[in-house]
Amino acid sequence: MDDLNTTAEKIKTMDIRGAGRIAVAASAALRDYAMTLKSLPMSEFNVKLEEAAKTLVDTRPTAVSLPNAVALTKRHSSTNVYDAIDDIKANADKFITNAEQALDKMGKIGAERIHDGDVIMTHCNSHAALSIIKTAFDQGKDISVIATESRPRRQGFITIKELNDYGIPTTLIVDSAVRLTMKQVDLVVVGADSISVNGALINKIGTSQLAMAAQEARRNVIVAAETYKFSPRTLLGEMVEIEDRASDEVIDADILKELPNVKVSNPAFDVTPAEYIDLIITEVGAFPPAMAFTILRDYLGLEMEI
Ligand code: RUB
Repeated sequence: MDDLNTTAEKIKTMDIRGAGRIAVAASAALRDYAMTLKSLPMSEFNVKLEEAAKTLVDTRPTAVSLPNAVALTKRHSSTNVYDAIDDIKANADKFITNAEQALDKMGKIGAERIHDGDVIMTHCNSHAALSIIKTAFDQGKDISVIATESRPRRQGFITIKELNDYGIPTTLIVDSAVRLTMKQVDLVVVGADSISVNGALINKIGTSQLAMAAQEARRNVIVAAETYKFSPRTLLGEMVEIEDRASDEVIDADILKELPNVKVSNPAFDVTPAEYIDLIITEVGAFPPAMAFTILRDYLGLEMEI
């Protein structure tokens, strides 16, 4: 369980972050842990597996990629431990391969929406969004990117480093410059932590500001989201939980101590309603947000994680 706990801790502390990477790391950790349980009787194996799944899922609440990856990985209908482990290993390997291939597929599909000369605004650090941008660049399109800082954890710095190393001209802006800067932008491309059945996007705090500013300026908003980022529980009316993170990500604890009348609110994600989103790019095609239910039904299965 040590390795699995290490992965869980890395997800919690955001050493491993981003909905896609979290999902892949959790799937691999559960597979590797299951393989250490060979000598257990079946009933005990299942108990341990569920405990481990819960440890992983409890690390961060918002990215549905995490419970979806864990649910897809732990599925087995075997009555003996060896077959169950084989199933879990196959599930994880398939999930991880599909996740890698999905990035390429989304890149190709999404790049169709990017034209020569486009200025693209992105937020936080999304591998799915960057796959689209990089693919358009690889196709020889003359593009540039405006990347937000993405306070408080400044994932925008990861994005500008990645774009810089790829040779894509990039401008870094502070989050509060989004609306002013939108005039220079042709389209917004962001990733997703979750997509609910009504087509709403849950992504890094500030995403909804980009979307509102884009709508005001009549710019398109494109979301890059693998099918495993659609949330089955929203079919039951559940809302996606927005993670509240520690105040010391925003302000030094010693400074806050001196301000007895001040508290800090640090929500890590926000909700962008479907009407602000033009297109969701998945690995199986580009869909309007109104088709979220269809994606859940056809590509994830309605019984998932419910
Ligand atoms: C990351 C974030 C990303 C999505 C999609 O938040 O909001 O936009 O997770 O990323 P955090 P990807 O840094 O808090 O995990 O496309 O890489 O899955």
